[in-house]
Amino acid sequence: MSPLTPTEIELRRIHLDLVTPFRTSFGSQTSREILLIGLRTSEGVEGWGECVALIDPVYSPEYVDGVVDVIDRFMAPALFAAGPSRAADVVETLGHFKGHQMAKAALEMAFLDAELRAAGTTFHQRLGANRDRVPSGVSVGIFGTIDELLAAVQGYIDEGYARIKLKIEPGWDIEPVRLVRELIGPETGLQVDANTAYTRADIEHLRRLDEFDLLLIEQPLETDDLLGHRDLARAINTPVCLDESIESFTQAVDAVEIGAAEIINIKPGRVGGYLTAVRIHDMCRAKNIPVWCGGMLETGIGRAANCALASLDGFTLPGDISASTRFYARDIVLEPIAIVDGHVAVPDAPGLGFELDNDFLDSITSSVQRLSP
Ligand code: NPG
Repeated sequence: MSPLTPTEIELRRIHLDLVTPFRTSFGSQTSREILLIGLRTSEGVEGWGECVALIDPVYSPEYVDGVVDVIDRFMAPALFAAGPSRAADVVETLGHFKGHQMAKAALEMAFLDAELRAAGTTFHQRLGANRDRVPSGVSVGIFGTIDELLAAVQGYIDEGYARIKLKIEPGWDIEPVRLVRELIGPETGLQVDANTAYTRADIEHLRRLDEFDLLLIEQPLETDDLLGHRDLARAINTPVCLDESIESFTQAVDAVEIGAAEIINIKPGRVGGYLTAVRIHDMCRAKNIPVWCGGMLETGIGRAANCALASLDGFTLPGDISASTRFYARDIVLEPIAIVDGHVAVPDAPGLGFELDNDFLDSITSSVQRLSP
């Protein structure tokens, strides 16, 4: 890959309504305010990244206004000062800024898209991945009633999704899981995600999930409670999977080492970028830890990149890579991600694998800020 010299970093905020409210243990979302990063270079190349930060710091400490600030004041100046760079240099250039993984990931992503486009290469070629499609899982929120939940799950089964993930929280766990398992039968993959809603005092309660033959329970305890997850993993049969707790390669190594993570949900935004995500994948593969690709309600930009990432061999469980229509009536890319026979196709266009629908994008843009050296 040839290095590229950034001449402009565009911070574009867009607004997209969700087709249906999405409730998790940390809140209900009805729309997304998404930050996109456009990179332009003196070589005449353009690339795009998508930041997965939410508008509020309720999933992780990052939030959109904070990301904009840290990029504007610190990260963009550092990248301009660094001059010609490859995507693989971005982690190091930004390394002296602590944290802000989602901001870093979005910037690296824009470099990655730009350099892959410049080289006429697809992301999955660069990764050396073999699969041309990956199984698609869907994440199902918390509902007001069981009937609504079952109707939603049936709809996703009818669409062909390969596995179901249920959001759970205290008071919405054993019975919903029991009834969904009855509805979908023993063959369809089922897993649950608590988004940190439980404590160590709930270990006996969570053991009751063992009877439903779940693929995994995701992030039941607080982000920083690695030993609690280790104890839970020892106490229950359902494999314990970490999401929020893994914000870096080192944290992934440690969590696996101590037995706190029997499975890892790899979200590139949360760990500081796709290249770090690949390192975590490689480490897990060497240690026989299954991984799967998480989702953050991405548009077609992030979804395309996630499909390519998930085509690596170590992604042995279906990811949260659903069709664009799961969340959005209209995506910002010309070819929205679609589900066929329970799978999504790995993009085969140069770059991360999407083309923007510029007219639609402009119509949902709430602000554009252009940074230059
Ligand atoms: O398919 O994109 C998707 C959504 C998957 O449930 C999903 N994501 O906790 O993993 C999560 C959750 C999430 C979404 C978290 C948005 C934070 C923001």
